[in-house]
Order: sequence, then structure tokens, then C-alpha cells
Amino acid sequence: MTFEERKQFVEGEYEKLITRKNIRIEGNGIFCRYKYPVVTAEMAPPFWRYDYDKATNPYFMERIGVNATLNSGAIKWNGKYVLVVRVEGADRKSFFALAESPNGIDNFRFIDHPIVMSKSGNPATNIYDMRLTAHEDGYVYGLFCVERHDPAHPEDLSAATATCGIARTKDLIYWDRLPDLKSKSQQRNVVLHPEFVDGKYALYTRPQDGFIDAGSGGGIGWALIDDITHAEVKDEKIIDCRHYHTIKEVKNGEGPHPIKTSKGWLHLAHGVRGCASGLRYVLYMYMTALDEPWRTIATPGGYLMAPKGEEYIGDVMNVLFTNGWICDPDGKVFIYYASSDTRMHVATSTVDRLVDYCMNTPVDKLSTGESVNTLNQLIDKNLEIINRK
Ligand code: BGC
Ligand code: BMA
Repeated sequence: MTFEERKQFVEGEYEKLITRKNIRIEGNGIFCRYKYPVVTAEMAPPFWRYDYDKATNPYFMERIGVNATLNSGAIKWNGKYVLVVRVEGADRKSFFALAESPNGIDNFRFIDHPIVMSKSGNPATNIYDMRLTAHEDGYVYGLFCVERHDPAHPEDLSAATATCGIARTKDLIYWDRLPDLKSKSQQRNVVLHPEFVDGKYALYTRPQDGFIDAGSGGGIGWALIDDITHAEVKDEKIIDCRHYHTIKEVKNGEGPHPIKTSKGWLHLAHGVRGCASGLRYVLYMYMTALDEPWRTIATPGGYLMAPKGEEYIGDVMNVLFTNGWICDPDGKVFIYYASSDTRMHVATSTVDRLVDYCMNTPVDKLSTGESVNTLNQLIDKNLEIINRK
């Protein structure tokens, strides 16, 4: 193919992909998946990946590869469904870029430039997994993981540290970077609560012993912050604990910030357990009290969503991860999740359904005997209804 032919081919394939209509799949009544992923590496604009100058790129070859589009923050902005996508290049560096859709389920298109995130003191080697919060103080905050090589282990090339980076914006384009969160432990999966609590900013935290190990970290934490421009975790309490032989035995972490409902705050999180093939990441939910967002009031057992079909396959297999959802004024909820650190998907539900799910799904009583009892109660109740006829 000539330069012109290749250019036409690349642009044609891209447009076809971007404008493909998504198809809703009826499921278990709690949520609906969609047939196609909403953002993939192939949806990065050709002008990010190709040099359009015939003199310097006579074969119209790709120059800058995009490896994956994953763990995206989400927000409704000027009537559009906006994702702050974690884009990972072929060089393993992640950055943030905005992709917008008119309907939340397809036609996501990246805006021209990725976000240029300014430095805060110590420069980062990588940044990823932004949680967006339109806070009642009037700013939109982005909290994300900042990864650096661990200076304590210069000889170990894999030794890293995880810190929470904080930036805020009024337009999603220009971001003011604030100092990184100070905390006694390393932190990943930190999320800003949208309202002041006792006049303070409130964070969902995830203390961890090391870069990978949650260790004695215990689970999802809660901390009040005096000054967001010099944020420091002084006191942290665990509000959603890990347990032996559950979907969150090894780690858990808050997803996006919780959705406020008349019945309480709806939380979406990820849980991790170990298995012979590595770590298995699934999504789960819980609810906390309206007036005390740190107090759990509903803890449905098991997972809400686990990998299915092609979702199992990717750079990091057996992973579903979420850090973004959007709740429309009519109560429709768009859950944005990534599969296997490779691509973004959407699932839809409603506030009413998700509250019903949280309130009426049996809790995990932590043993096989209890699980069979719970199952038998439902079977007995159902058989009575069925046999009544
Ligand atoms: C990766 C993250 C991952 C973390 C812990 C980082 O280097 O970029 O995707 O969650 O390591 O495994
Ligand atoms: C984590 C997360 C994600 C990632 C997941 C699986 O620790 O913070 O970045 O999706 O691992 O690799």
C-alpha cells in the first residue's frame, strides 16, 4: 500500500471502531453488560500513533504504540460521559487522557491531547488509576497512584513505592497538582469523598505494607484531612475489612467515590484473592450510612462482577478493576470497568437495583456450612411458592 492508501485504511478502520453501536446484553437483573468494550488501545487517534509527514514517514508506519486503555475515572461533564482513561503506551508508561461519549455506552472519542500532569516535588516514574470527585468545594479532584523506584533498594530494579497524587481542576483540561498525600504507609486506591464531613475533607484510603502487599493494611480505610493543599493522613480507621477465604482475602480497594442515595452511600470496590495462576480481581459492593459514611450498613456477600469470556484475557489475566461510575439524575448508573488491565467496558444498572442488591443479597457468613444454610433457606421458600399452585 502507498502512504495515501495506508493512511486511508488506518483512518477508516479507526472511524468504524469509534462509531460502532454497542449492544446491551440482558443478564442477572442486577446489571447489564454490553457486547463491545467502550475504549480500547485501537481507539487511540491515528494522529497519536502515526507521523503524518510523508517526508519523515514514507511508509505510514506506526511510531508511538498504545498498549492498553484501562482503569478510568468517570464523570458527567457538560452533558457528556467523560472518562479520564489510563492510557498505557508500548513503553509501559501510563498517562491520563479524556475520552467523551454522548450516551455513555459507545462513540467514545479521545480529545486531541493527553493531560499534562505537572510535577509535585519528587517526579514520578508512572501515574495511574485516577478517581474523580466533583467536590462540594467547587473543584473537580483527581486522586491517582504515583509510582517511583524505591530509593531504599537501589540494587532491586523492581522495588517501587506507591503514593497518592492529588490534582484539581475546573475544566478537566488544566490540572493544578497539589502536594502528594502524606501517610505513614504506602497508599494506592485513595478516593476523595464528595462532601465535607465535620467540616473536613474525607478520604477512603488503602494502607499497605509494601508496594504490592496490603499485608497488615486490613482493608479500606477512612481518614479526615484538615487541609487538602497539604493533605496528611493522621488517623485512619478500617471500615471494610478483609477476611480469610473470601473474594477480598488478599487485598481490597475503593473504586470510584460512593453514590449518595436516600438509603445510604452506595460503594463499589475491588477485591483480590490469590490462586495458582496469580491474583484474581473482582468487583463488589457495600453501603454506608448517609450521616456516617464510614459505618457499613449493608455488605452483600461475594462479588458483583467477575471476569467473563474475553474479559479474562489480557496483560494481567483474571482482573476486573473499576475506578469510575456515573449516576444520571434519572437513577441510571453506568459502571466503567477494565478487564485484565487491557480494555474498558461499561455495565448499566440503576440506583434502585443496586440498593436492592446491597440490602437483599445474603451476607458472607464465612464458612461452607453457613453458605449451605443460606442457600437452603431460599430453596425452601421458593419450593413452597412453586408447589402452592
Ligand atoms: C502497575 C499497576 C499495578 C501495580 C501493582 C504497577 O506497576 O502499573 O497496574 O496495579 O504495579 O501490581
Ligand atoms: C492493581 C491496581 C491496578 C491494576 C491491578 C491489576 O494493584 O492498582 O492498577 O488493574 O493491580 O494489575
